[in-house]
Amino acid sequence: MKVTALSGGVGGARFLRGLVALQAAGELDELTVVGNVGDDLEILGLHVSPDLDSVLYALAGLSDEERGWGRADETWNALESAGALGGDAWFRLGDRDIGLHLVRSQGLREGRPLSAVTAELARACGLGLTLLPATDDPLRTFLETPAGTFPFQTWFVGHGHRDEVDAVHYAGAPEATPAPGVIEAIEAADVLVLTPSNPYVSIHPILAVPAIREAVAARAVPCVAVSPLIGGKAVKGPADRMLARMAGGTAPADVAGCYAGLIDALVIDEADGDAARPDDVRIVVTQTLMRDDEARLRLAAAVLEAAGTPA
Ligand code: FO1
Repeated sequence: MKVTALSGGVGGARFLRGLVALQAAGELDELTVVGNVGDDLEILGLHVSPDLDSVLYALAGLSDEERGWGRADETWNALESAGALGGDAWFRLGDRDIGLHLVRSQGLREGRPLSAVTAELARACGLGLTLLPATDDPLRTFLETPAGTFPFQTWFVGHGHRDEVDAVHYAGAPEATPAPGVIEAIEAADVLVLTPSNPYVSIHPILAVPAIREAVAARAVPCVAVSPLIGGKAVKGPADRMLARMAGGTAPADVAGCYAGLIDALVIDEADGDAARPDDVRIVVTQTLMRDDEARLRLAAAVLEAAGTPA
């Protein structure tokens, strides 16, 4: 079985560990991950792709479990030094993490596309899956708030995502073309998965690439999304506030509404079992909190089962 997953950073990466465990157990043959690049940024002369890196680090067993982003056993000497010299220190790049950004930035400066550099990094990290950025073209997420319009990381990290969001834009998306292999992976998949990530800032930037949205909309196979909410609340981050304000609620019906015409089933937590459901999307109820490896494996298995269950 071939699975292609569209994924954001922290929540998505945690979930992907379950799919990788299923792959190791022989339950699926090929896994391709299409990652969000809308929250990429250039800082201190480095190109940082936080969501691709969250996937890389999580699947290579290098991630900091508690922080959710960046590497374990991290130190911050380079950042402290840069800050003391007047450089940007608001976006925390650890010493080990910087090593990766140096390699990526050099590759990009030499003219290689992000997809090629990402493939090299995934290989170097020993990943047994294909990790593709949604696009090699510049695509950046901007948040429109009552306090102004901000690039993703300025709003998320710089302002601690305190400003409510009225609208989200994906600059560059209309002209962006999918990275090599993305459409092929969507068309060759037996199951498409939208990981438990924030719809607006993790999955929508991927779907904002017109050819990707068209390929998912034209699918001949099941597409299963996993809700990032538990009891109408985000495990971490602003997804619940964004849904409440922009979709009008945090029930499964509201989450499914973010993916209108693009999903066949939505996996939700037991805590949301009684909340409003969509009419046109099958609901599968299970435990979605990914506390440990076993929970991740169970959730990944539930997603594949949801794909196989007739409507
Ligand atoms: N998140 C933070 O809340 N504060 C940071 O300083 C920060 C730095 C950072 C550096 C590298 C990286 O790969 C991720 C980093 N993140 C940080 C996480 C990141 O902003 C978000 O989790 C994702 O962009 C959202 O998926």
